Amino acid sequence: MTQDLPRAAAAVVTAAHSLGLELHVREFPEGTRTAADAARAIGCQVDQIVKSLVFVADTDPVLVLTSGGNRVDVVKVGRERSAATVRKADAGEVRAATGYAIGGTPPFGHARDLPVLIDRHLTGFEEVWAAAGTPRHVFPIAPADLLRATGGLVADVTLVEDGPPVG
Ligand code: 5CA
Repeated sequence: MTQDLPRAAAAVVTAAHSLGLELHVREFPEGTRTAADAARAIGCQVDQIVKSLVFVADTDPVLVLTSGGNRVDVVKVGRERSAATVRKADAGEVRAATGYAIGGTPPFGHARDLPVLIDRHLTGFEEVWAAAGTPRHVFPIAPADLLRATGGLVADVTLVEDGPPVG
């Protein structure tokens, strides 16, 4: 049912439906604007939150679905997209590419057909949570469904954090 949802969230449900997915959108009045906010509200691990981040590779927008605790390595995105320069999109570019504002950008159902790269780490969970069009709405999804709905490519696109020396 989409009748109680704001227009942006209802549009995500409709987009999912046309991709063969029935979304169960949850609203958290306390807000799910950032991955940390969303994990706190949902009560899941921050790495189970899907950050839907738009970058500009040379001149073209690309969506990078990133596990909540990870940071995107723009050099790796450049390699995947055969682009010389990659930078984070600004708020206006995110809106133009996706039709949604930062903080509510969903992983599919965008204004434009965007190439999608998916952080491999997301595929290790039974369920992950993504934004449903607003900074208060999220939905759970199995990684396999996320891959199918986005047509995304699973890749290594994140920074390797400093850990203990190996060997
Ligand atoms: N609803 C949550 C969890 S599903 C969400 O949308 N998280 S997010 O990570 O996908 O979107 C917030 C991200 O937008 C931030 O991590 C940050 O990378 C990016 N962001 C925030 N402000 C700006 C800005 N002014 N310009 C470009 N990117 C921004």
